Amino acid sequence: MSKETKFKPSASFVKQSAFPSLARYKSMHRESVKNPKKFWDRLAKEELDWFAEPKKVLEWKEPFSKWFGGGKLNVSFNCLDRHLQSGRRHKAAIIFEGEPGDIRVLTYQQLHDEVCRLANALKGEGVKPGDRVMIYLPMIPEAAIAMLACARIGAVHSVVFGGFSAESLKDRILDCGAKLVITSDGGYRRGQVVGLKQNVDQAVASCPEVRRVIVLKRTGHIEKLNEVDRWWHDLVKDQPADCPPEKLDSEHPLFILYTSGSTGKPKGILHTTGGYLLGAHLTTKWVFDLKKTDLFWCTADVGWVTGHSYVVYGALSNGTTTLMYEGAPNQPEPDRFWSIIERHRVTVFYTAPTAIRAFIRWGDHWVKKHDLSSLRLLGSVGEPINPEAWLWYHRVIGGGRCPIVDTWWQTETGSHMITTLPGAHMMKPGSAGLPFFGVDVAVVDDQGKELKPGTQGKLVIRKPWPSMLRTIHGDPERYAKQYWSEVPGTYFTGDGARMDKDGYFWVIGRMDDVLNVSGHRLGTAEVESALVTHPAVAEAAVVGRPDDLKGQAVVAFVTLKSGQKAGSELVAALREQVSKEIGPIAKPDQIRFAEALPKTRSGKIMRRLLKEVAAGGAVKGDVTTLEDLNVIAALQSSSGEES
Ligand code: 7RM
Repeated sequence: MSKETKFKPSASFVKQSAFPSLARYKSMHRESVKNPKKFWDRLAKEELDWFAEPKKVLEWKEPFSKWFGGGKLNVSFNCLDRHLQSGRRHKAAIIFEGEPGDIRVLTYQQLHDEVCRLANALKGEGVKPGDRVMIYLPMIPEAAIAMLACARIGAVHSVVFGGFSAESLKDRILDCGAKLVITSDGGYRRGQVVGLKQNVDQAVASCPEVRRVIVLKRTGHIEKLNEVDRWWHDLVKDQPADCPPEKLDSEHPLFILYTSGSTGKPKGILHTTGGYLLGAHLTTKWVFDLKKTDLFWCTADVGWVTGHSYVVYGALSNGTTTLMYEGAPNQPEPDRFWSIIERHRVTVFYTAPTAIRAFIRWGDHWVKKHDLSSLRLLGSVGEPINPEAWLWYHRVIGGGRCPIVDTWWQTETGSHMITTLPGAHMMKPGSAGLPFFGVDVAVVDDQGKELKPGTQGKLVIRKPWPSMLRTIHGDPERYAKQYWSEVPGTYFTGDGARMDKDGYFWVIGRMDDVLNVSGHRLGTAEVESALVTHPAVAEAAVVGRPDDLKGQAVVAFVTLKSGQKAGSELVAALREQVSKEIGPIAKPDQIRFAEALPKTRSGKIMRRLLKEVAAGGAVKGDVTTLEDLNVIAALQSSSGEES
């Protein structure tokens, strides 16, 4: 389809929206990047509740920023207490639906009380401001409660997605030096119990610093606890429903969230209090054009940044009602999401392109069974959305009536960076749209020179913004090198993009060795190191292959130690190895055995060639730097074991 197809939000949507005109957006955006300090100072004071007002908006010593110096606040106060006085006290904060069909509603008052009880229990366990707490829970209200309880007492949470393995959990516990882990006996997924507790037991066995594991009872299949374990319900039972929020510096760390990079193990992205909250709050409010009457459903797991910023912090800070669903989209049938939207009258729905492509495959009849007329706005996040999926989403889910916001951002950016504002902007299917306020993005060449519209290059951000990551936990040099050295003076996103003549950004995808599999970030280096831990493997190279459903599929090229035999048994063992080391989401879709890997004279694996081989195409372009040209021929004739 033509890239210039544009969609206009309907007149009735525009009329009720906070930003009803392009002119208004343009002047405000211009002002926000011309004078960011003035812009952010005003909004920080207007939108957040401070115990002490900030004095210094920004202290910038590239690449390190401090926002709202002198300001004191508490994220949980902003997400809870301030609503108790504002008429939202008895409004639903969280509507939860478990996979088995159990429904729970927590009002702001009830959520406040639960958070305070757990916060007091954490204090009772000796947790102090700045201490790290791991959270390894299913998508249940207690995940949000645990995050907010940490925020309340100034503890730094690190949520680990329940789909990650015991090994990954252990690495993260050790890297951030946590002494306490919050988990559950399990959760429900695809009609099965997912045993989170076993993974925690295994991880904690190699983490001597962990002195307490708090276990929430969800599935009820564990009877006996270990010595370090305590039941959540026992610990909170006698705690008061009131816990004064710590008055924290604006730069007090709020959370560490691990994400994959192009090298080594996942890095702990550090976000702090004031700036992060302002970014999450404002983007939720304006990008989703929130109304008092909205029921907001972001389908991301809290183990990802999207769950942090949009299921929990941004939604609750705005006093909106956030919906949490525990399970799989096709349990018991492929219409689970549509039945949830109909049952609860969801108004704003935010999901990922990979999910949308699965829905398309499952068929429109599952959607048609349900009344989705409550929806008024749709969102997409996680990877570029192909125009076909965009059009289907717009027509079949949105009934042609709901604008779509395609939000480009990263774990590192904390909140949306590029998106349409739904009442102000035309939509172009496949383009994320225009920069959010205060965001100065550009497409540049390797020297940092801005490229002409239509030319593809590196996507960079040229000014600090409040919700930016502050550092990589424990590794400020890596932070500086990874993000601020590629293009001098700017933050390099790792993405390639082009801007069109209307200033719309078209994100192509990662330029580095990071894969995007079903909207999940995965480093090729991580998967490779998981593969070489298997005794049969000599060397491994992992690349992405375009995939209609997942965006990218994981293809591994493997050479074996002498005497080892390739075959379907080894394929199964290697996939299992990756699942054990990282988690099921990282399992290679295809493993191909090769005699040798193509390398440059300096010994670097030539991924470009492997990508072409993986995609099934002929190897094109310059191959003169190949050490052994026969290697390519051998690779192309290797059959490959598909699973
Ligand atoms: C929110 C999230 C970040 C990477 C990013 C991109 C890709 C995310 C979009 C997108 C095109 C989008 N955080 N990405 N959103 N690409 N359009 N709307 O996904 O840290 O896990 O991943 O995801 O490549 O760099 S993340």
